Amino acid sequence: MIVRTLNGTLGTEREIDTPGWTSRRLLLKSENMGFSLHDTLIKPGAELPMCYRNHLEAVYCIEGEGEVETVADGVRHQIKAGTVYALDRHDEHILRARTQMRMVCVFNPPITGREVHGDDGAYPLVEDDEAGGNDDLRAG
Ligand code: 9YT
Repeated sequence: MIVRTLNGTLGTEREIDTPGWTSRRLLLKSENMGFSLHDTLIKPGAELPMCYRNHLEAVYCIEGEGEVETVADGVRHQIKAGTVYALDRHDEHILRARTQMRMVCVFNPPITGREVHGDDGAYPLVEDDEAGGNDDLRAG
């Protein structure tokens, strides 16, 4: 059994801070669960265009308020604590935070923790043989 705490991720390589969000990675690919599990804080006022072409992601809001827009149809879905959205079609989307939002995120396949968002808003797929100290893939 694996037991982790949020506090145990803080200040480690599992805590990734960016201008729009801070993600605390509780479970990564290295845990061999087939998914990764993140406790992510979206900063108030953040507007984040994203499209995970290589991953499926479910995002469960447990604190705060905002909206997610699906770019294909322009529909804005309101989000508050208790709302989950699942990007089952690798949907291009824009997440907007009215307040700080706390999101529990699950990625399939799991991320390694070294990906950064590309210009297309996606994370690249990182294969095992690329793992290990590639600074190009570190947080930014
Ligand atoms: C909600 C969302 O996708 N935020 C971007 C960060 C991502 N959750 C991550 O890498 O933890």
